[in-house]
Amino acid sequence: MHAGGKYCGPRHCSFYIIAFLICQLFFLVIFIRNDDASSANELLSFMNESEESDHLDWRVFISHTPETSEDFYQYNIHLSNALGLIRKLPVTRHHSCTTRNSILPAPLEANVSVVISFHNEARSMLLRTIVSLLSRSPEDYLHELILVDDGSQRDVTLLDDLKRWMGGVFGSRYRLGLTFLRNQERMGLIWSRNRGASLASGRYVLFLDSHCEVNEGWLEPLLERLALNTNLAVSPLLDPIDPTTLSYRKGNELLKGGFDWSLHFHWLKRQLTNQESLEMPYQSPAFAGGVLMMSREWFLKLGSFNPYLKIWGGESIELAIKLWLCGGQIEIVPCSRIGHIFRRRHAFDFPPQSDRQLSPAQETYLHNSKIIAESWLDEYKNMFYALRPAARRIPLDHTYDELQRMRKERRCHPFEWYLRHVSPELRMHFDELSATGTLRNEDRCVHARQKDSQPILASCYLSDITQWSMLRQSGQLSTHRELCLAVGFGMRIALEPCGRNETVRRSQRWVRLGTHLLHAESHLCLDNPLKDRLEMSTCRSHAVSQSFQFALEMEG
Ligand code: UD2
Ligand code: MN
Repeated sequence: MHAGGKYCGPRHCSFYIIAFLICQLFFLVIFIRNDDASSANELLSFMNESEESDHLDWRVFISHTPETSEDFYQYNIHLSNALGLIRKLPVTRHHSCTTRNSILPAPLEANVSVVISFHNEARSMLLRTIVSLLSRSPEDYLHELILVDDGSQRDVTLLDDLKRWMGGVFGSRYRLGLTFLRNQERMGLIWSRNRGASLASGRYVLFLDSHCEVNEGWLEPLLERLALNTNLAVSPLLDPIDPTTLSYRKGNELLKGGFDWSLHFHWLKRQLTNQESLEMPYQSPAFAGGVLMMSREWFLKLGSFNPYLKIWGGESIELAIKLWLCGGQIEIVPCSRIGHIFRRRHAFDFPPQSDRQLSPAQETYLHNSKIIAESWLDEYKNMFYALRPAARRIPLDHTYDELQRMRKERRCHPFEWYLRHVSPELRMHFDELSATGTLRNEDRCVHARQKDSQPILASCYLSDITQWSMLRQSGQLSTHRELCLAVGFGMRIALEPCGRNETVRRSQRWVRLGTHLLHAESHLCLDNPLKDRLEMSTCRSHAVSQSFQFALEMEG
């Protein structure tokens, strides 16, 4: 061997060997990373091959969709039918998510049962949800799929057809367990998801809506987090799919899940600390909506979704509160992406309820919120009732003994702890207020309709009667729509967007003198002399027309 010649010396040799090994490693990584994609392709080509036989052709399956109005589904059903079973999705997660390898436990210790409850879902949409799941999840980790048809009305053969179709297409190729359930009567998604979870046998349970598309590599980052902490529950980051164009967009990593004192879900902004980057999992006061995954055992120990909640709404907020209070945690994992169609309106009716002042949807949601308030909010439930007075009239037909027992047994924290440690936003909102709720003068309440309009006096029992918040620091009197009561030119009372700076605020600042509301700038008092219209006039200490009471006064 001579130096610089064709043959390698020991140093050169080791260089070639290392280079060779690096290349091998590179191919190995490519191979592993492409494995998912090739199984998706395999699946697709197999499905295309099966077009030969009519009963396995997905186009035939979809063509039996009995209802094709967009109104019915609240999304573009024609486009959905035309899109096919699976499509390429944009990579919406951070590039570092794609290049790093997840450290996963063995499949047997980390397999997942997916529960999907659906009511009146279009065949093509449901199928795309399922096929995206099957083709973009590592096979060994996907244990079973539990589908619950929650009493769909028009397409009564959907479940049977699906069973036949999936049995034919996937039967021999996948070890996946398949369970098909149908509620003869509509039971609502909360009941149905609980039923699915009670039959599941995987280590983890994932709840998914029936109009989702999971994106490449969605499962591994979730499994990796759950393996580190048995009491953790996770949400993927939801990428919005437009209901009209079905275009798939990137979800926002700077948002976390939360709720307000009316127990309505809200996205909350978060700030990255110096140690954090966009793609890192982050803690969240509530889930990113209802798509969540956690240990099945832990879910059952916590009493599942509260079984008294009806039909739709609030179940993931209830689960979030009890998780945090009873020793769990919630994280949103941005490296895991799932697309979801955010519809503009409900695509289904709510069963008729008893209160004629509320729509069935409003009453159902309020009923569920009242259960959450009564179960978990302790003395803070007064805050909820102040903002949602109609909830007082909703009857609840169960006791809280079982839940109280669970709270005691698991040594769950009081709600105060949640405010202190989990949701500073909610606490801040509470600490900021000196009074809140309806603003009453005699038997009428001040009602704000829209920006630039005059507030009016209306029945205190209107379902959407305005809830006011008197802010301690700024003296602003704001509605839940962030409009503030202001006195402008010519002593005219109006609603303006709440100002943040001093000059704007001056016209919006009020001082409370007993039950009087004194406008700081003009030194005049809010008055209702004619019982139907607000005016500003000179303060008179005993004038009933100048006495305004909030539903809830805060202490201190
Ligand atoms: C949001 C959540 C959902 C759930 C719900 C409140 C996301 C992405 N979705 O739903 O998971 O937490 O709020 O409860 O955050 N369904 C039934 N039976 C019914 C009504 C609905 O099975 O009686 C199904 C429906 O087909 C869908 C799922 O439940 O698959 C959620 O309903 P949705 O998609 O209409 O409501 P959405 O997205 O606002
Ligand atoms: Mn949905």
